[in-house]
Amino acid sequence: MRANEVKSPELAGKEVTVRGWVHRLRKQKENAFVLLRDDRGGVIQCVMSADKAAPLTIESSIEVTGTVSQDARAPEGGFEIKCSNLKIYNIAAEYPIGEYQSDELLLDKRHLALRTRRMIAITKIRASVLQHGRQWFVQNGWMEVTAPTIVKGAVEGGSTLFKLRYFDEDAYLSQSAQLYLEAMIFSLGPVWSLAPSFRAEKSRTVRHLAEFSHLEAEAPWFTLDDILKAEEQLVSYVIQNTIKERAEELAFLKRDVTDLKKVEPPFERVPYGKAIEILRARGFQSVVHEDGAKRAIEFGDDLSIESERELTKDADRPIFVVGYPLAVKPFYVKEDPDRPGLGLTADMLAPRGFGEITSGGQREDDINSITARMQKEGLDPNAYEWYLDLRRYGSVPHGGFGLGIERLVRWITDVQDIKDTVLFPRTMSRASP
Ligand code: AMO
Repeated sequence: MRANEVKSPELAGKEVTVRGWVHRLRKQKENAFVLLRDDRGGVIQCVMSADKAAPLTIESSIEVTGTVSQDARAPEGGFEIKCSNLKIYNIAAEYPIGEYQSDELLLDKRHLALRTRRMIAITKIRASVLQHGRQWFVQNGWMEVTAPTIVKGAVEGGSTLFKLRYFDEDAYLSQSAQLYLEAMIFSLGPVWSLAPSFRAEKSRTVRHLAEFSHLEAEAPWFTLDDILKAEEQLVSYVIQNTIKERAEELAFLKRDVTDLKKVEPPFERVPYGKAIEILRARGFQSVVHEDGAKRAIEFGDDLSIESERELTKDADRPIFVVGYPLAVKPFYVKEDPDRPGLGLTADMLAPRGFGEITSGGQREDDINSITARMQKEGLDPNAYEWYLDLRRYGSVPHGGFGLGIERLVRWITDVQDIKDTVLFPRTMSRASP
């Protein structure tokens, strides 16, 4: 039986057996109070004689058999087990993680720290996000596909590529499945994939990982408007279902879900130019030099983490910033025929300063335009031969998007550091444990 199943008035007075680990331990003269954590992170207090509990240490693995007792004083739900039999599987060595630990130690010992109730709560919320994300695509008739993670070309720019030795040649870890999903829409229609993407991010920020879970989608004949509708429906569906399913975990994390309940389509569309005007009116500056030199933000600048924070800090629902300049976006973004120089592209920014969680738009479908854009960005079109075939043989208007699961989980859980949204984070300074 699991801890939460024991907490039922019908079981009062009955005998149960629960297996798990010693989460907390309070030894008194005659009795000991063991807070047992089961294998799904549920906890229940077990009361036993001090003699029985004598060998126990934190994280020892045990099986407790005893009678269920309903007692309002018992922590975590008012039920406890009066232990008649204790089976010990393993007496744990002195546990390195106590109640107050540095963030660094918790990362060094992540293989153990994932037993903390905070990590368990976040991970359960993440599981719901993944499940409902998948479910939305399946319910709406998109087909799940998988793309390779070992690739030959850059998607999102060369500076964040991880290079690897692939037999006798060089290859890279995939930054995005996008180009492969684009190949699939010609015979499979709307497709989606969930896979790790890799970015050699040199910056240490609370929203960048070197490996993240990327939920990506691509569909033929989709306009920018179709893409944004799919994105806002997906994100709303995931959030509404997750906050229902994980109310207990969100409460444990002290996450006030008032704002999250309001996340329903449509999300506001803010043209890029208007976003720049808002930021200028607030005296916002852009960093224009590596040494940190700044000037007033101008039309044409990319939106930094700080500017996204500024734009969304008072918002209670996500917004789309629509129509970024081509110059700050990759080669595949389609130019807006009505606004030369701007792309048919949008980023979804989460409210309360959380910032970008998706990026998407229409793809350039003309062979000459996309080749010219590659050349302008210093990319060798020969390296993208197979991708260019997609523009040679039956090219159609199409588009898609990518959503960072960890970014979404960070916003839903309101944890500050993205490293806490994944069990084994990969960053510039960490590839272990
Ligand atoms: P982009 O590079 O903006 O676009 O990535 C899409 C989404 O992935 C997430 N993301 C990250 N999450 C954690 N750590 C990182 N280092 C990181 N980098 C990106 C973000 C981001 O919004 N192919 C395009 C998308 C498209 O147009 O379809 C792409 O990859 O949530």
